Amino acid sequence: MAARKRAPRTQAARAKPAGGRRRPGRGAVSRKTKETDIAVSVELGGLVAAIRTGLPFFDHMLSQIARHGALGLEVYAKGDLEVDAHHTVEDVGIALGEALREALGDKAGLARYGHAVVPLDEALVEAVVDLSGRPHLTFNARLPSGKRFIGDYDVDLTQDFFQALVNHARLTLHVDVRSGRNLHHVVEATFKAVARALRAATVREGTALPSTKGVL
Ligand SMILES: [Mn+2]
Repeated sequence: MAARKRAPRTQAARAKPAGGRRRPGRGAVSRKTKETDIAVSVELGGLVAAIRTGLPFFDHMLSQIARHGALGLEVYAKGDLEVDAHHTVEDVGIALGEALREALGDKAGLARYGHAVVPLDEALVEAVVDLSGRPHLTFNARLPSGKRFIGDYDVDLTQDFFQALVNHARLTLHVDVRSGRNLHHVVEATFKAVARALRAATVREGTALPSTKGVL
């Protein structure tokens, strides 16, 4: 895919015009530490998905966020995978959260609430989102016992990813794994349910701010 050959920084910079003026519905974040080097761009209602984190299963999950969240999403991450995947997954969550927060802007006209219950064969996961401005995660995941890894991906990182996303996008998220036997199914249904809930919460319904408080 041609899009994958472009340099990460150029990708993120492209979503943000010179002078730093914000474009409605879009956010872009570049974040570099001693552990990770990450560029993320988000476009509400966008179509492009280009994702490369060095973790194939995580790429597969971020693709679900893009497709089922109706988000144009570019994620390029180079992390210290020789240590393990934790820094990379968590820092992508931070950068995606920051970019999403920028894309949400003042949230005027957005639905604010979103709810989805998504099956993947025997797995069933519920997610509820509120673009509340207040970070909160409730994560009830009864994972199938006896396995923790899908490929190189430690499923423990799923909660760390959503915690980072919630903290930096400043949203409320409740995840309930209702049932499931296959670990891949359970984790994938979790990402899809969160994506569907996000899609519903970020849909444009009008122009009013979805809060009687006057700010979100
Ligand atoms: Mn899958």
